[in-house]
Amino acid sequence: MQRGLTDKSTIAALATPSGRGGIGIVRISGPDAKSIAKIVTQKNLTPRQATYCNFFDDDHSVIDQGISLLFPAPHSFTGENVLELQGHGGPVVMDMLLSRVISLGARIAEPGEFSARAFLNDKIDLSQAEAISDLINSASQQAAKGAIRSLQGEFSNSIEDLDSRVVAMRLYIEAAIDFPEEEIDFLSDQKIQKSLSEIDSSFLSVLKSATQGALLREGINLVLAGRPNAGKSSLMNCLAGKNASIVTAIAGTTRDIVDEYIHLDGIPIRLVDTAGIHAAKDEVEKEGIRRAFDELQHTDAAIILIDLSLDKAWEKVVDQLLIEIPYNSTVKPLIVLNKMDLVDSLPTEQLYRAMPVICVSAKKGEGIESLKGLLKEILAIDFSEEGSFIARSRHIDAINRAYEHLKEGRNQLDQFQAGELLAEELRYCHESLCEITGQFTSDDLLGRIFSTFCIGK
Ligand SMILES: Nc1nc2c(ncn2[C@@H]2O[C@H](COP(=O)(O)OP(=O)(O)O)[C@@H](O)[C@H]2O)c(=O)[nH]1
Ligand SMILES: [Mg+2]
Repeated sequence: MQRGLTDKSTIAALATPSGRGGIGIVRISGPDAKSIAKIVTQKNLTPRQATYCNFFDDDHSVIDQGISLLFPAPHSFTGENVLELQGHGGPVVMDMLLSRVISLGARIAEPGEFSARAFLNDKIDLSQAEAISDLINSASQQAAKGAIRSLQGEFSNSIEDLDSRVVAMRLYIEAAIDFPEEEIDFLSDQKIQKSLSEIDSSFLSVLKSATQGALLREGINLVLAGRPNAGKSSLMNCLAGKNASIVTAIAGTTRDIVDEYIHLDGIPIRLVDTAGIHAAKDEVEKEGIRRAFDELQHTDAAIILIDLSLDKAWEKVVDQLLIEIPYNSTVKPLIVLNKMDLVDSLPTEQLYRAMPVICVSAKKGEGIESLKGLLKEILAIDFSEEGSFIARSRHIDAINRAYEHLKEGRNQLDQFQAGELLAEELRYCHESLCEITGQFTSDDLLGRIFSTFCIGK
């Protein structure tokens, strides 16, 4: 989207994947789409009606034959005149057809440019445009279902519903501020408190759904950490169901980061195997441990893996590891005691220092299903309920910022009876929410969002 958002020239792109296929579609959008239709097909196309015809080159030879569809503005995906030429999906034919269209005044579309135009012409809002890209890129059925719900406006509706209550509240307060003699009574009125606390709980519920939606799209990082030979690579392979990481009895086998994706109830999880944490002398191993720490700083969750056969006093090893691992309070830790097949009696603790504890044997595959269940629990993966939509971390940020303004506004009211400051905070709150649907979004951000789309979308 380097051309900016104001360029209205006619754009064209291959809308189907390049390569060989039964059908290939060239899509054209913009003011010249109608005249291009007429020249290429040599027919007057009836709007929105499939017309079987030839596609002509400028020397009147036939490039291909197929279906033409013309959607005059504003009743099209982009809101502009849109033409679809559906021919045979071969790379050479499609290339010739696209070149013909370009010679008639269109230019090649940039990634996401069709969707960007749909957004700019108010056909879809920003979160719906993002949902199109998420639907195309979805890595699981759950993600695809969530994306289609967002595309159909479920996410935008819940944000707009919340926003309209914030705005109504602000207008109510501002109206009262205009009549100062009544202001104090009005501000101590329980009605405002009640509405604010209702808005507060709606925020929490939207935030919960959006966080789940972001997990659905972006997945969860889960790092395996522990001493050398605890069985991290074995556990990684066991969870991934393949030999992704090298397993040997030699300490210090894993030196670099090895990652692998698995799905838990449709949620993508990036499993990260790391080098064993100890006082390494070897330079390569030291670098491996540094990388492990780096992953641990940025992960969502971490498994602290202990070799139970070696360390009966496993609590001490956990304590020691927690001292060595750089602390990050947002990381959810869980303790996994491995090699349960080698010990006679198992610890019965379910929690240690508020961290869940579970026994497994990575080698024998024992306890792995329970471990998966526990992971789902602590990562709050719950997609049994219908109606989750896809969301992005950009959305979570905006909701969080909006929520902070709401809380600050309530604080101003409770502490200082400051109606004006409450109204001001509600205005910021509204602006943050509007970033999600794109009403208040900088061109720069829009450019960044659409440039990650594929061409032809
Ligand atoms: N008996 C038994 N051996 C295991 C288990 N998990 C791993 N091992 C063995 O422990 C050694 C180290 O395993 P590895 O996965 O490479 O550990 P890492 O250094 O933490 O990655 C290997 O010989 C594995 O076969 C287990 O659950 N039971
Ligand atoms: Mg290893």
